[in-house]
Parts: sequence; C-alpha cells; structure tokens
Amino acid sequence: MSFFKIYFCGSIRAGRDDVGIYQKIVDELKKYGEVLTPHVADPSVTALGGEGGLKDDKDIHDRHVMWLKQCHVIVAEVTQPSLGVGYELGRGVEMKKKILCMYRPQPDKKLSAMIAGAKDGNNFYVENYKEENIAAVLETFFKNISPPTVSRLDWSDYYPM
Ligand code: 6IA
Repeated sequence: MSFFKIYFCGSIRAGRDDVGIYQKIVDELKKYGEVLTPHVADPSVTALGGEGGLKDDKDIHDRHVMWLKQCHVIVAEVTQPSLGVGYELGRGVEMKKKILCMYRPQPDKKLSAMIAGAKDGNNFYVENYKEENIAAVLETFFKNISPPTVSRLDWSDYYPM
C-alpha cells in the first residue's frame, strides 16, 4: 500500500460531538499512510479548552497551511459544519489536492451546497456514509486515486514553506 501524507479535517471550535467518529476515521487512515493532523481526533482537545486557549491562532493557522501544502490527500468529516474545515477545503481545492468529504446524512444538518456542489468525480469526492462503512469508504477512495510519486514528495518535504 502506498504511503500517503494525509491531512484529516474535523470540527474543533465548531463542536466536538463527532470526535469518536474522527478517531475511527484516523485509525483507519493510518493504514494508508501518515496522518499529519491526528490531534483533530484527540478527545482531550475540546472546543474551548485543550491547547486551544494557550496557542496563538496565527501559529495554528500557519502550521496547518504548511501541512496542507505537504499532504497528498485531504479527508474531511463534514457532518458537523465548521468554518475551519470549510477554509481548509477551499485552500485544498486551490492547491489541487485530492479531497474526500465524508458526510453522515441527518435530517437537521443538510450539507452545505458549497461542499456538496464541489464534487467533480476527479479531485473532489463527497461520500454519504454510516459509521460502520468507514473502512469501505476509505478503501474505495484510496483505490481510485493515484499513489504518491517521488516528484510529489520532493522539496516541500525537506524545505517546508
Ligand atoms: O473552525 P474549527 O475550529 O472547527 O476548525 C477545525 C479545523 O481547523 C480542523 O480540521 C483543524 O485542522 C483546524 N484547526 C482549527 N483550530 C485548531 C486547533 N486549535 N488545533 C488544531 N487544528 C485546528 C487548538 C487546539 C490544538 C493546538 C490541540
């Protein structure tokens, strides 16, 4: 199996109700490579607490944009709407990253049209899923995308911007 650098996105300040699901997704993602953002799935990180109150927001932003530049793929759990996740996805689209958005349909939480409508079957995938299908959804996604090549791993790994 190819070794991808994977950027995982999930809600932090927008609410941590789904952190258990994030953990399951991140555990599964580790089979495909290195997850650059495992802290998003850490239950000790809370919407208001964790390191959040202590760290400078600019540092958090800049470090995450650096990881976005380095990653091969972005996997986002988008059921809990989050400004930060939406921002990361927009930046990822501009960077032409392969993106998978995972959404658990809910009667009271319709997915934003700006995410659902970004689906293009090439770089941007949106999958409706249930918790028990996490492994299958990820398997299909990683099967459909090209493995990372040496040229995509090159200088930015050694000289992060
Ligand atoms: O708007 P949100 O806070 O829900 O945005 C969540 C998304 O932005 C996640 O996918 C993260 O990649 C990123 N993000 C936003 N805030 C943080 C953060 N806060 N830490 C890490 N990623 C963040 C401080 C806590 C941390 C240092 C443990």
